[in-house]
Parts: sequence; C-alpha cells; structure tokens
Amino acid sequence: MAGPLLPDLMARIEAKYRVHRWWEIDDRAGFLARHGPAIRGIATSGRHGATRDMISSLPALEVIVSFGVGVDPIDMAGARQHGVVVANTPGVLDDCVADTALALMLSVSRRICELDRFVRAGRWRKESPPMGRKLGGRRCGILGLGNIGRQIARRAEAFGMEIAYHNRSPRADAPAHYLYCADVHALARESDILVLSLPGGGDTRKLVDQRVIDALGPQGILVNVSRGSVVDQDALVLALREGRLAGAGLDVFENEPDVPAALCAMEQVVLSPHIGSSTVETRQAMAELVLANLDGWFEHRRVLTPVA
Ligand code: 8YV
Repeated sequence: MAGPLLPDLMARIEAKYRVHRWWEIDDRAGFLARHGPAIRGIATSGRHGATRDMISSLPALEVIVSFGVGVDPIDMAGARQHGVVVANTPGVLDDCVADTALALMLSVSRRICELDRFVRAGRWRKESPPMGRKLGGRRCGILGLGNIGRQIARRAEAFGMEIAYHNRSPRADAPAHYLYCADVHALARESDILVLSLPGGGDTRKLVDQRVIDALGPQGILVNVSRGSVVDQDALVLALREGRLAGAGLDVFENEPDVPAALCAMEQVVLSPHIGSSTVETRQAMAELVLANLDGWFEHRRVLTPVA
C-alpha cells in the first residue's frame, strides 16, 4: 500500500491480503531486498500514485489499483513497459465532482463565501451587500468534456447556461447545441466561466496560462476541479490581483496542501481542499470499486475498470 487510504478500506484490504505499508517503512532498500520479489500488487490513490522506481523495483508486480480517477501520479509508461495492469475508479465519482464544480461556480458568482464573512463580521447593519452575477444566460466553457465534464454541462444547463467545450477532437455524442472550440484559447474567449475537468499530467501541464486567462477576461471566472498542474498558478494569482480575472473557484492546487497566501487573502476566490469526490456515498463507492478491482485481479485475473 503506497500511502494511507480510508481506514475502513485499509482494514478490508488488510483482512484479505498481506499488506506492507510503504509509508511506514524506514529502510526501503532493505525492505525491497527482502519482500520486493513477493509483491504482486500496489494499492494506491490519485494522491500517492506509484513511481517509476517503485514499479521497476517490484519484479513480480502484476497490478496497480488506485482510489481515484486521475492517474497522473502513476507512472503509466513504466506500468505498460513492465506489463502491469492499472485500474482506477471512473464513473462512480462523476456526480460529486460535477456538484463540486457547480458549488464553486455558484459560490464565486453569487459571492457566497464573501457574503458569509460579511454577515459574520456584522457589516450587514451598516452596509448593503455587494451584488453577485447571475449564472443563467452566461456561457460555461468546459475544458475536458469527459464523463465528469458531461455532468458539469448538464448541471450548468439546468441553471440556464449555454455550453461550450474543448477536447482534442469534437465529442461525437455531445449535444449539437454545445459550441465546440478548436483550442483552449478560443474556448476561454467564448466563456464567462471556464471550468477545468481534464486529466492532469505532462500533456496538460500549465495549459491554462496567462494568455488563456486574459482571453477569459476581467469579467471571467475560472473553476478548477481537475488538477492544479493544469494551471499556471503564478499567472492566475497575478491576474486576480490585477483585476484581469473576476474570480476563481479552486478545489486543486499546484503544490497541495500548500495554497499561496495571496489566494487565501482574496475575497473573490473560493478555495476548497481537493474535495471533488469527497462525500460519504462516493468515497464508499470508490472503496468498493478498489476492492472489486483487487479481488477481480487476484481471483479472475481481470480488473473491472482498467485504465486504457
Ligand atoms: C481523490 C481525485 O480525492 O479521483 C481523483 O482523481 O483526485 C479524487 O477523487 C483522490 O484520488 C484520492 O486521493
């Protein structure tokens, strides 16, 4: 086990498998020499991942089962090279991550957190609360119209928003009234709120840079429920500070759990600690899928949800 998972999930895995807790091992070289050749699986998460070194130092490794949909911290090339099957937890978290995106969109647009602070500080007695902006009638741009992106689009439409999106190619099953934009910059230009729901990793690193942020513009809002690595965080902080972007709703950051003090000080920013999928129901479903993938492999040599 690469790092701590939910206590109940850890207990259930440990009841069935012989588990070594990687994060509790001090002498890793000695451990690998002793136990490495017998280790057949890695249980990990979108946070702990599995490095190239880890994969190549386990000659009997067959499977990596991850808690989470994002596989960016797993060395997929190394896994492929060593013929190791990787399974994640897609599908079961789409609703909750999409709900988180909408919660952030609404919180930033309607200034909910800022106005919460306004009430608590007793300012209501002396001042009129500042106005928010309506979601309906504005355009929601979705960068990454995958399964999560589709759920975000459905919800944004229910709030009266128009939908635009960018994927590497138009999605054949996307509703015809969704506006397809050929690149990220064009999508930002067409969007009032730009929501990031694409995979992290090398291919998407800092895709949302200063140019994209400026295309979103001074009335624009950026919402990120994907990975912090997708955004040039320094450029984002600067744009917010200079009023070149109206606000941001961020669930993910470049260097979690560190969040720049500058962001924490901004009224127009809503911050959450990577809780996209974090509901009792969804985390339970993710845990069940992790177990089903592990058991599927070791009982039938077939995981339920392999990463392509
Ligand atoms: C999890 C996630 O919080 O699914 C993902 O990719 O980022 C989240 O659902 C994470 O994987 C658990 O650490």
